[in-house]
Amino acid sequence: MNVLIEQVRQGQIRAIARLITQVENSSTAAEQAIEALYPYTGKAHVVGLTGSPGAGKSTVVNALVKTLRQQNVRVGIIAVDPTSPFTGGALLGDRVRMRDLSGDPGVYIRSMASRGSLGGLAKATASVIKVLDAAGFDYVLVETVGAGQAEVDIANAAHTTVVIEAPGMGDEIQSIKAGILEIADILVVNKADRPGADRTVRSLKMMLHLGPVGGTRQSGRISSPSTASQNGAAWNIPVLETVATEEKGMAELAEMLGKHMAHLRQSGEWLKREKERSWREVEMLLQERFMAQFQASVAPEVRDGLLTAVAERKVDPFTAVRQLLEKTESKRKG
Ligand SMILES: Nc1nc2c(ncn2[C@@H]2O[C@H](COP(=O)(O)OP(=O)(O)OP(=O)(O)O)[C@@H](O)[C@H]2O)c(=O)[nH]1
Ligand SMILES: [Mg+2]
Repeated sequence: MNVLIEQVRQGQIRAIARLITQVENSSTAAEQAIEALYPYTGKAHVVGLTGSPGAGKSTVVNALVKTLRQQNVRVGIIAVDPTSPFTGGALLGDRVRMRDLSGDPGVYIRSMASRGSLGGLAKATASVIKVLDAAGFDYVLVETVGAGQAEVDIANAAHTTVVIEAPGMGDEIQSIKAGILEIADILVVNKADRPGADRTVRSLKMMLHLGPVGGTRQSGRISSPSTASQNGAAWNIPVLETVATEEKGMAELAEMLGKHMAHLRQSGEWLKREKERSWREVEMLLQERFMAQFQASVAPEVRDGLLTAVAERKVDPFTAVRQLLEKTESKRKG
């Protein structure tokens, strides 16, 4: 394990791939790896890219990475696919769209398909981000399809969240889920070569201004304009236009990522986000441990009996919890 960790820290691609596979497949391996690597993390700029299916996320990532590589930074990419765990169709497509990047030693691409719950995927993604961070990648880009909880999880894991939309997906206001604007630090209207791009840009800008904060947001979350300007931490969410297939608008997007990073650092937002993220992570692990402890100490038939009693209105849920906790306690005490 130690040799592998050392190789990962040196940025050896094969070691990185091997460790990620171990981390994905075993929670014990993940725990050991993260323990060893954690002191070396915290340097990468983690960028989440999300948006409607087919908006051009993978194409944007591909073009953006080429631009970033000209600045000589190393980029790790995680393509998260929560929708098609079996077909692998999207993943294959990603490989095709990102094939320009293969063979570049400064780029590492990893596809992750969901196994089990979204919570599991979020946890696995968080671990893989740490591995890439410790391996010295300057940027870690995480692509996810905008689908409810998954995108919120990614926004939570990222320093900067880029929401990518495309014109011509029906009524713009309808197609853009309200939630997506709440997590965006940067909005991108891709496929600006398509008719209707101007309209999409206009309606996005309008939505930003109609929102409760007049287009000014702190840490990608809604806050009142007064508090945002009071501490000088205002960030005006930009709306950028790109044509990813022609690599247009990528320099601007790369620059905006840098500006957002600078904003996070100068405003103290960086540390604030890191603290919030750390707390969520520790909380999630605590919940897991408590549940595991509980499940280990109460026999399934006891749990089942109690739950049936609750369903049959013989015991109320509060009493059931109290009884279960008492059993867990007494088991722990010996
Ligand atoms: N005209 C035009 N087509 C684009 C542009 N960017 C991407 N496309 C095309 O749009 C299609 C979808 O692109 P992807 O990059 O796979 O989109 P995605 O958002 O990653 O898709 P999923 O991961 O499946 O949700 C592909 O056929 C791309 O070639 C663009 O700027 N203009
Ligand atoms: Mg994609």
